[in-house]
Amino acid sequence: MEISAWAERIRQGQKRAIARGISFIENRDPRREALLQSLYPYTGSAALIGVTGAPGAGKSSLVDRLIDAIRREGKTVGVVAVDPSSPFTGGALLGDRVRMTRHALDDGVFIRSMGSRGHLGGLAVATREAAVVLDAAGIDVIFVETVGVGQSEIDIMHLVDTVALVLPPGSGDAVQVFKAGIMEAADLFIVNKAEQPGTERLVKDIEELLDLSGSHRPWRPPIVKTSVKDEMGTDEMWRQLKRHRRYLMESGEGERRQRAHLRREVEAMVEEELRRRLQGRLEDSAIKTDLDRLQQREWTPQQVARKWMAHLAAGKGGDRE
Ligand SMILES: Nc1nc2c(ncn2[C@@H]2O[C@H](COP(=O)(O)OP(=O)(O)OP(=O)(O)O)[C@@H](O)[C@H]2O)c(=O)[nH]1
Ligand SMILES: [Mg+2]
Repeated sequence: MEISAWAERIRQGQKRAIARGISFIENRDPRREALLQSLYPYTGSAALIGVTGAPGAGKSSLVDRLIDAIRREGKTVGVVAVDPSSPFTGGALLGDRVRMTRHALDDGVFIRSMGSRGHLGGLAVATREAAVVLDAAGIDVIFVETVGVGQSEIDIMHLVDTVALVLPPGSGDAVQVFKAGIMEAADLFIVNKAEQPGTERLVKDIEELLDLSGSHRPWRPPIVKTSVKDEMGTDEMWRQLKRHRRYLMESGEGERRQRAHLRREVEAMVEEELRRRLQGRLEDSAIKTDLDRLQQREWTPQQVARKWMAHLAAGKGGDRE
């Protein structure tokens, strides 16, 4: 199919065209670049919401409920569930980890799970590109669900407008979560499974940590107690997500954040390309020789870096695809 005709189908929100677009992204198909280019002008209006937290915290269950609230408002929803620990999913519509199958027949809901393939930086790029496809398709709200609170999640969270961090009570010391670096990224704290003991304790811990670290910030992240089991709190979660979006738009913070994200996105691409070229340009034997020099303390890492940079600069670029 012609790229332009295909892009048009995506823009009309046709599910099969969208799914195929995301498959191209996952497979790193060379044609994806032309597709993304024709879609890009039509993006920028979707609300991008990251939902992160430890495995089993209830992220998918919460998103499943939020979909109800959003659909009641007549808006469309996309979900990209990213799991860095699982192998490439091959475009499987839903893994076991995505508890949203009941929405599968709704034309206003598009759900996709993405596993890792290659390195994690690539996964963040692929997630971003999948969001571009959904955004161009006119989807109003796009959730990016990521498992865990490691570096790969932090990378992925730099792609979204709003970050909701889901914590179940009794998940250990909340302070540890904050130390993991996701604290600065969280715009909303969701204490899920709030029907369980330990909820008030966790809320209090989060409040105290917010008092310590964030009192000067213009947006104080709200703490929302939810229980998917007892059908409690998810409407409030959606209300707070909308409140944060309004804050982003009215304060100018949204624009600032988007620019920072775009810059990071471009920089990540440049870094990846440089690494690829470097690998293409340096012989394995040359790398071995340089590493020997370092280990023998004959050269410094700076000297080697300068040599490698000189190799890059000497090339015309793109010589090894
Ligand atoms: N008791 C209780 N269980 C819940 C609640 N929310 C979700 N669960 C259960 O917790 C388990 C994990 O829920 P998921 O929604 O799959 O959690 P997740 O964070 O998406 O999990 P991963 O994607 O595997 O990281 C499921 O068995 C849910 O039924 C809740 O509010 N209370
Ligand atoms: Mg999940």
